[in-house]
Amino acid sequence: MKHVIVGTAGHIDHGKSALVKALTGTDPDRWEEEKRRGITIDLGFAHLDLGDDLRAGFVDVPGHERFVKNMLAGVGGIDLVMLVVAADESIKPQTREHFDICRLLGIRQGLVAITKSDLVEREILDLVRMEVQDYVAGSFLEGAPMVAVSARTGEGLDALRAELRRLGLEAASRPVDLPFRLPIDRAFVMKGFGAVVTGTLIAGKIEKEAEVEIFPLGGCARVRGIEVHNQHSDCAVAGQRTAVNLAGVEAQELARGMTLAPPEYFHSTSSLDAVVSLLPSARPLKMRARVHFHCWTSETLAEVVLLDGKEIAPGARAYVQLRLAVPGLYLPGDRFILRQFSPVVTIGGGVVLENRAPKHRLNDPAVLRSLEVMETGDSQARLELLARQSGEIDLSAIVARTGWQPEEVLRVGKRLEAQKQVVILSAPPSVFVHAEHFAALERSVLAYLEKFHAANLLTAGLSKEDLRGRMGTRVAGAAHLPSAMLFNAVLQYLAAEKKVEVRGETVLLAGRGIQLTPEESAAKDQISRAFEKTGLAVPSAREVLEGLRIDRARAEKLLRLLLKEGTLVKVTEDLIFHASALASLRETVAHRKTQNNRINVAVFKEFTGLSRKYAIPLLEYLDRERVTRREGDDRIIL
Ligand SMILES: Nc1nc2c(ncn2[C@@H]2O[C@H](COP(=O)(O)OP(=O)(O)O)[C@@H](O)[C@H]2O)c(=O)[nH]1
Ligand SMILES: [Mg+2]
Repeated sequence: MKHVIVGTAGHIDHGKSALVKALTGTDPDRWEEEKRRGITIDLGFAHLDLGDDLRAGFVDVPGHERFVKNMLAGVGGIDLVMLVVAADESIKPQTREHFDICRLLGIRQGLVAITKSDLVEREILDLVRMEVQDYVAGSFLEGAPMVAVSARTGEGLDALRAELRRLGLEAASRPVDLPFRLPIDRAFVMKGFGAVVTGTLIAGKIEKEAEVEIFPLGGCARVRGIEVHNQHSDCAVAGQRTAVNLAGVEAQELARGMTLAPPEYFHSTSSLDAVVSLLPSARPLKMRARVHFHCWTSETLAEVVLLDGKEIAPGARAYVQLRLAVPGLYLPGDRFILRQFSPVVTIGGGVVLENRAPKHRLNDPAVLRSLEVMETGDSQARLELLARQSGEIDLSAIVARTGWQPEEVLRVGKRLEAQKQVVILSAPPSVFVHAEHFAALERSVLAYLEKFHAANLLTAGLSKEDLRGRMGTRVAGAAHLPSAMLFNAVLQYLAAEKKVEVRGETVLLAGRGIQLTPEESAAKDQISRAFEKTGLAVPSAREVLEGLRIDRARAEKLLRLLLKEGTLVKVTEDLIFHASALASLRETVAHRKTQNNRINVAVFKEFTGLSRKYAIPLLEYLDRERVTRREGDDRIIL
């Protein structure tokens, strides 16, 4: 069954709540005070089946100008608007304000209900129709159905239901294959159940027993139960009115404006880049103006930093940075409304483009160009930009900044990789590296090694970690070193291209470092083999060197070279081992652990077959390497 959310809009007393009740049988005015005063103060909810394949959830909003902020908390999740205009009053101020809000929020579909048709003559009704037609001309409601109805006599209700059904079936479904987001519009305690929150699920799918993170509160809770339109359900999907019973959080901690989302995907943010459109009726918006920011069900004060120019003229649009007083979960593409600080009237709205916005230089063409890509670019262009801005960025960071599913990020990333615009390093989580960043690192590595070899003629090369430490770049104003994963990938690539050589932990330019004569090279192999074949019962270094046919000074140099390369390892001043012998010792010890993780010198000697001369220094070496830990006379294998 398809679900759509229909929101009412229109001036106070125009019959919005009465119409919802006439259509659904449910009075959306829930509060005693609302019933007594006969006005809607807060959001009301009802639902109606329009055939067996379509269910409409109604969000009834208050029309009073003092409660526009409550209206804003409800209108964010709607698919269709039902603009209500009373036949005896026609268009009034909140008709305009609500309709402006719908347009600014990018609502794409809806209809007009001319209510209280029983109160006026036919000619008046036709006049109101014409006025409304003129008013909506050029907007998303131009040409939309316009139905005259009376909640009192029931006239027109069938026609209205038929139009709602037609539009409901046409309406685009909300995205189910995104991480879920449930902006909370009510939070309360239900006796015997604990905390319950309600809202319109705007994306994804939420399941019973799921863990949810609560933004901006922080912390997680468990979904103990779900209701969709007052019926128990195992899951709720995007577009449904949803109530969630939460375990692990107190109802008092929860409030309208918070958002539930899957754990560990997103971050709360208080700095957004956005594009803002100002209503023609608004005053010019000045640099650092304070405004009320409304997005989904949340509301906070915000400061508007104009990124382009000194003010936004009425009716104009511009790129801005919004600094929010209260952080929240916002994603690119989210629509919001801005209201003037005082007096509080709606002045404009816009779209979030970036939710991890650093401070920008003002009037910077590069910043404005990036924002244009964020606004108008396709997913590929946006991912390319994100990679370019970050240099390297991992999958989870991309999800947090886009709201896309990881599979979608990878899919778009693969296309960019095929076009050689990014390099994807895949050890989970995948890391996306912009191709230009990768190429710049290659150049830096080669340039640094060139300088290094020129200054250090008698050195074999540079250690990997030292070299990585020299590869700092500035990303968004802060110094960043490439991750070890990226750096190794660059070295691997350069090695495959035969531009560098990587020997153990040492890096050198191909064909550089110490140049050995054929004789020296043979002697080096001989030394290495001498240590290798004796395993752990190594000869003394002196014995090995004396057996060579080259002079002592050069032999010592070759030994130092092998140590530097990591082929040989010095365990004490007198004891040098081949790296492979130490590696198999580690394996032997690890294997021993499967029987008993506690050993002493005697046991160690027994299972390695080594004499005390070797056993003690090797055990101390293993302690230093944190393979073992000394405890009195024993050692614990870690
Ligand atoms: N005659 C007549 N009165 C109506 C009709 N619909 C609503 N009303 C009355 O108009 C007043 C305001 O209605 P309400 O639904 O609360 O308006 P809202 O503020 O837009 O929600 C109430 O007294 C209703 O009884 C209608 O179709 N015909
Ligand atoms: Mg009402």
